[in-house]
Amino acid sequence: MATKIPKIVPIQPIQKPDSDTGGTVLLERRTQKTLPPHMYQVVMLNDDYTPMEFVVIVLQEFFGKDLETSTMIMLKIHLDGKGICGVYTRDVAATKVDQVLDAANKAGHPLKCIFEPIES
Ligand code: TYC
Repeated sequence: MATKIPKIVPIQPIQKPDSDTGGTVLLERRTQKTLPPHMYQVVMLNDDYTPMEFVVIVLQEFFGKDLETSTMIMLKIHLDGKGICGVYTRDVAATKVDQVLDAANKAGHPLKCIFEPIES
């Protein structure tokens, strides 16, 4: 998906033409609005080989979940095929995916993890 770069409107007074203001010069200030960043969910996918314990450790290590929450998320993925590990800005979500895939590769597990924009 292409990254949307928010348009930056410089703060500058705009001068209305004299004809609009009856000869009086009117200065209006435009306030710059900063849009909140788009958020992305990191989604982990089920497979038949990655040990449940490994997934639970990954959820604790990289997503800051406690043991109980990690176990619940892992079981949800196991039963439904996928599950949300967390919601982050784009760069943070990409880093989490890299960390998970790197740890899985090093341990020899086929665990897959993606990130996707949240629908709004
Ligand atoms: N299905 C795996 C098993 O039975 C466990 C598992 C859960 C794997 C979640 C991946 O994202 C996953 N060992």
